Amino acid sequence: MKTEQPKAIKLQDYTPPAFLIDHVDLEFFLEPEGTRVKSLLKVRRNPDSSGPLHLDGDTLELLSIAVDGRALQEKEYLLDEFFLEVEGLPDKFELAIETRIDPVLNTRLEGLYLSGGNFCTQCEAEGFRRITFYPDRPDVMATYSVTMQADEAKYPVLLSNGNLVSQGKGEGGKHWAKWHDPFPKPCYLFALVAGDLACYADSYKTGSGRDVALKIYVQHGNEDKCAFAMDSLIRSMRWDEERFGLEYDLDIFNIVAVDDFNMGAMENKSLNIFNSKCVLASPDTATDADFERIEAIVAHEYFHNWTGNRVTCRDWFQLSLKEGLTVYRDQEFSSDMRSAPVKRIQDVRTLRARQFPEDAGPLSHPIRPESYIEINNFYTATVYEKGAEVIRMMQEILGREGFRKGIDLYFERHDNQAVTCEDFVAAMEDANGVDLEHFRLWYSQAGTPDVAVTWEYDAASSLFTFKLSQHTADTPGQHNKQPLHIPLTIGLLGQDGQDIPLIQQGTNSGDRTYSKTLRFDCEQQNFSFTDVPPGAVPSINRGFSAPVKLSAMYSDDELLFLMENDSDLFNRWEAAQSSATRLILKMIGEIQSGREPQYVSGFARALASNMANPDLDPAFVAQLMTLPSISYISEQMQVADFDAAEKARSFFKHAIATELCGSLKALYQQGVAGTAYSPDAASMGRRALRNAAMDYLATFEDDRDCRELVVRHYETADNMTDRMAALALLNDFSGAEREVALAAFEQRYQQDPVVMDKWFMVQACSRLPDVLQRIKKLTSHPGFSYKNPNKVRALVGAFASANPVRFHAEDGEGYRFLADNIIHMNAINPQVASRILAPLGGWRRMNPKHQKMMKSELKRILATEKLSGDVYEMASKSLGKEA
Ligand code: B3K
Ligand code: ZN
Repeated sequence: MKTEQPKAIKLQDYTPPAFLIDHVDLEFFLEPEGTRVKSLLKVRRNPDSSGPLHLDGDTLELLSIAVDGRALQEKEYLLDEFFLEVEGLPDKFELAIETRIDPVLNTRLEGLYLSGGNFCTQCEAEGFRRITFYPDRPDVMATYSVTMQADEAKYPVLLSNGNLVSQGKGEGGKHWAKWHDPFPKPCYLFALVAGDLACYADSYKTGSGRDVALKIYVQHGNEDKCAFAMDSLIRSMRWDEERFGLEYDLDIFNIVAVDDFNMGAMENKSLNIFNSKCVLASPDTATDADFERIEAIVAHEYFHNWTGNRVTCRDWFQLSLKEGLTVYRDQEFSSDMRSAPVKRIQDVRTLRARQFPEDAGPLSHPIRPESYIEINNFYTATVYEKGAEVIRMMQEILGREGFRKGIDLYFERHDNQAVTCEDFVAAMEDANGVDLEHFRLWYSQAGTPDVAVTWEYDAASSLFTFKLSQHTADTPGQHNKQPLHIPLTIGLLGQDGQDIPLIQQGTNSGDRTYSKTLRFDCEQQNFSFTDVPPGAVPSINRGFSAPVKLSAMYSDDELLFLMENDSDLFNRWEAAQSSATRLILKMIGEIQSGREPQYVSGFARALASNMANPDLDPAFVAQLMTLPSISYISEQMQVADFDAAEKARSFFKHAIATELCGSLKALYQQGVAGTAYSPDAASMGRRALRNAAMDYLATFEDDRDCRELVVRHYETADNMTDRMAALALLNDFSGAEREVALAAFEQRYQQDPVVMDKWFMVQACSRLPDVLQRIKKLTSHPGFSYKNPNKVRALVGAFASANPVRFHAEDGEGYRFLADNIIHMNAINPQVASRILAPLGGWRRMNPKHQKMMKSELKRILATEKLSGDVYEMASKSLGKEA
């Protein structure tokens, strides 16, 4: 291996900083080729620590350094490639540093860079060290004053955190602006934007009467795509006051949209920077899913103002403190804005698609990891989504009021501090007088618990007993796991399909409750309920109260019974998923042994009864109709067989469509839009249901009427949701319709990079056999660029993560293509390179031939010269080395 093994950083090695910074004064002389940065720091020794002043720095040219006005000689400090250290300093002093950076060369998009000709920054996690020498760690919090100077004609808009203090004209066509942020913050929340941008403005009055100016800055011409993001922002501000009593704390809140961005968005104090695709939306350019995502991300970044900014993380191991909590908050917000069960279903789908495989694979880590090489690799589904589940479980245990008490105490204790996950749990305990000692294990133990449930009924005593057992498999570096405290919500359905009141044996429960959260905290535990009539069917893990893998001894008929009757809509959906998964797995077995798959029609009948139920939300019915994905099905197999999974799933879908053809056509017709597009939940639900019906009807690919139906759907669509729903189907048709639609789409949207991502992505996900050839060709398309993360994710990332059948092609070309692209991207943008690598780590679940091919690509990646720490960590861990 050519690269030296980078060093892992460990939680147990945490030490407080030797010096603290009270105030940062920054001055930027902005030029694309060479920006000068002057920083003046008010520094004082930390009484709780010792050692030299350690400043991080990366790709900086040091121009000068002075302490209390006296320039330091080279021998007075130690300058390494990644840090600068000074010893023998007074307890309190001013440090002046001048550096030079090259924004135009910054293709990593960390620190100060250019996007579409405008300056912008991204500092989380460790980008500030690419701007100036600084203790780049979240437990150093300071107030900031920022002055920037730039050419007025090219960069009329100059923004930073906090309030605009003053502005003026300079010489030679320059102008300047000075901003001040009164709230102490870690440097990862610093931001600066300078550019030629259009502004979409509104305002908000907080509960206590503060007027806040709200502005969204976008490229000229995109002003008409900001209304929904603005509306989402205003709704988030109100919701956070109502639900958590949290008000906005400054007079300005700015959002800036940029095209080149490593992730979705960033919560910099009062100056959120967003990936354009997470802001811009119009009915003609964004799907309903895009609208939902924009609403959630705008809310997420806004909510960080309290959970992340006012109270931040002591160190990066505590990332879930702000991310898990903020995801939980944005999930709750969306759930209040839209249908709660549908939101829960969507979140669980995401958890299962992204976090469960991560937790079962070589990259498994606890929500509070214990070591990392590159922290950017830990912005994971585990830290975010499982982190949110852990917060949700606390809410389940403490109740909504108890949880709110805990949150209040957390802010009372820790406002303006950098704290740990432990501090959060302690606040929850102290506010409620409870002991969460056992529950804490969720923070340190990785892996998804397997929960097995059986039950017994004693007719003589009318006693129903749940018999629970739990086990968490070993994960890299963690063996012999402990049983967790799992809050498991259950119910019992009578033969009439109604909930039975729950009376737990040994408790004098006076109130009639139909759902109960059990405290399941041992390896094996029984819970009994009295007065239960015969024939009751249990409903387990209602609302997905705990993020576990459940296996329960349901018969096929019991699953269908739950699918038709469970009052807990999440579990009704869950029963449909379990039933479909079971049936498809059986068909896979038949296909693998060379037999014809056998179709059983019970599932279609249960589906039809839900489709015909006028009391159900169409958005929910659409979820019920969506079969488990090929990836999810394959994860339930010992050795993944994507081809067989694809065949079985298609066969099953086609069979359902054949049986329900009449009602599907009726559903499709009923949904024909007559009203203007609106992104509200009810309209989205109607579109989702109609498109779900079309999805089934399209399985009659050989029927001319059905092909025409999809083509017509595409051609007559008056919104992006319908257009994409049809395009996704045409994309798998082998005839001319596909090419015609793709060409029309390109023609229509070639000027809109956000929409063109969809065009690249849909093609990357095609099931047609020549997809890889087409993808390779698309890398030379004028709209594609390796420097734009959205494009790489849309084409390369989507192919590897969302097109398993073609990615795992027999000849190994899919693997080779991904590895080639990772090696190429490593030199341009290591964060993006490392984030598309995970599918190669799935080799353990493949057959020996594929295992060998995948491992050899991982080895080839590891042999790359100048391999970044980002890619090294992901590739070596994926191969099974414990880094
Ligand atoms: N906090 C940022 C993510 C930063 C990722 C750095 N690699 C966005 C968010 O979670 O809100
Ligand atoms: Zn976040």
